[in-house]
Amino acid sequence: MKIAFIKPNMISGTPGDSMEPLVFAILSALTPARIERCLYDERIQKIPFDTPVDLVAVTADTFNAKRAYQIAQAYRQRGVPVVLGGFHPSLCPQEAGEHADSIVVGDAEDTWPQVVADAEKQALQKRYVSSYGVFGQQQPDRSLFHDKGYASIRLIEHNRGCRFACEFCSIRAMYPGPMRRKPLAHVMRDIEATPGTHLFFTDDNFHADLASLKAVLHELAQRKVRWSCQISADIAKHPETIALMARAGCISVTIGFESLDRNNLEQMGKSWMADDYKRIIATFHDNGIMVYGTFIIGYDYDTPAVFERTLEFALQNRLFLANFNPLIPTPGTPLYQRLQSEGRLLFDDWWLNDAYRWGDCVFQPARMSAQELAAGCFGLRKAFNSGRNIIARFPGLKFRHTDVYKAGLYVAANVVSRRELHRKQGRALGGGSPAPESGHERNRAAVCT
Ligand code: B12
Ligand code: SF4
Repeated sequence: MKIAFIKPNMISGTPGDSMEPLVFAILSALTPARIERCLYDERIQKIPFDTPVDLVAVTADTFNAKRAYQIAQAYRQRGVPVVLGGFHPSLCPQEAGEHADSIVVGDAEDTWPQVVADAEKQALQKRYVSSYGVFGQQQPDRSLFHDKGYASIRLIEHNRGCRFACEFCSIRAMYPGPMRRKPLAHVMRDIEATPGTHLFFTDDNFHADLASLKAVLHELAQRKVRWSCQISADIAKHPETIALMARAGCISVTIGFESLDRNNLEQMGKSWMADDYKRIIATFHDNGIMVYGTFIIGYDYDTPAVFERTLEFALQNRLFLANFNPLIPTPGTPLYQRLQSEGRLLFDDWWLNDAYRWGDCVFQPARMSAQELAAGCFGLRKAFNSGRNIIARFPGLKFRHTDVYKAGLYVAANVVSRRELHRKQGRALGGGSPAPESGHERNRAAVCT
């Protein structure tokens, strides 16, 4: 039997921020050795639909779900069974089930071995539901990523889930139970297998609890690695831990600041964030750690004044990178349910709707029009990422011994971010292939047959 693992492209063209799709290293590790497997990552290669395979496994989030369904249809028309998994099929199982032979809800660790066994018997079930009971036992098998030319950032999993429950967030919708942690020895084994690269922890909140955070920092410090993570801002209550992070090789942190307005934070269930953001950022900068801030614009207390105020804040605090996303209700979240019950959704299923374009606002904001919100966010993104402001933000960091590395990362990440912002804005979802056939692309396709 031969399985094709597929990562769909969200928007046509070649994204500059593609990283290895870790899920397939996990699925590959869970697949018996006798089974042949290959990876088609549509962000960097065309899918060779006519190359024979016996089973197709597609990963989908909400933003690439439309393309995942198109891919599923193309294979099913050729008589090849398709399994869909990931955030979107888990949060919208009924919809996803209409586009596939089978779907997996939740984790692969306890479901995928059964999917493969059933596929071998040609007896796939319609739905496999994870018990969320098995996590982090296998070493991911990254052999599928060789020769794909991914960015040298390596994704490492340490925990799953989050201790908070923000209204808009897909993480709590996907993993409603307590956070789960991979055994520390397994995390370190994975890191040791990936020397010389920048590590990005996929954890949505690296700060599960202080004791486990300190334990992982202690191990990282001994390995002299460079890494980035996403972390909740309450870590700033423990400046000694931030110093420990720096000593353990932390280069940058991503923090969801979301809003500068306390009422908004309250409404999104994030009032625990209401703190002095300036001080939080300064604590990281004092330790030489760059801060990537993410903001959500369009909660009910935002007026058109939010754009100028947020830009000023992001520039004054010299953020390394920033995201200014118009609030997007993703299915399965409490936010989606609230806006739907208030009759404020402009499209019920924006992720499938041909009228939706990247950057659009899909609901009726309380204190501005949907068009104002979309245009304001784009303007904010453009201003923050302008050449002048990239330079203006640069000197704010108190670089230390790894200055050159951080400076290089700062420039590279800002260039990619600026390019991606212009590439995606206003484009329809349901991407398809990367940019027109190039020799580069043909070579990649050839690697995987
Ligand atoms: C790293 C990351 C990125 C990287 C890219 C990663 C890459 N591979 O190229 C960057 C920063 C570029 C990025 C971009 C975006 N991302 Co992102 N990203 C992540 C993050 C933090 C980690 C992903 C990861 O590797 N996880 C670990 C793997 C193992 O988990 P997993 O993929 O879910 O797979 C498990 C199960 O879901 C299941 N599974 C998954 N697929 C399949 C398929 C089959 C067949 C089976 C059986 C099982 C299965 O098995 C796995 C093991 O149990 C996640 C959050 C998270 N915790 O996952 C967000 C996340 C996936 N991203 C998200 C979003 C919104 C985006 C963006 C749209 C953001 C934006 N506004 O621009 C973009 C574009 C996404 C796109 N479609 O192109 C959302 C998706 C929400 C949703 N409802 O769909 C998430 C969940 C973050 C969040 N807090 O909401 N992202
Ligand atoms: S803190 Fe972040 S990851 Fe956790 S629920 Fe809130 S938005 Fe989601």
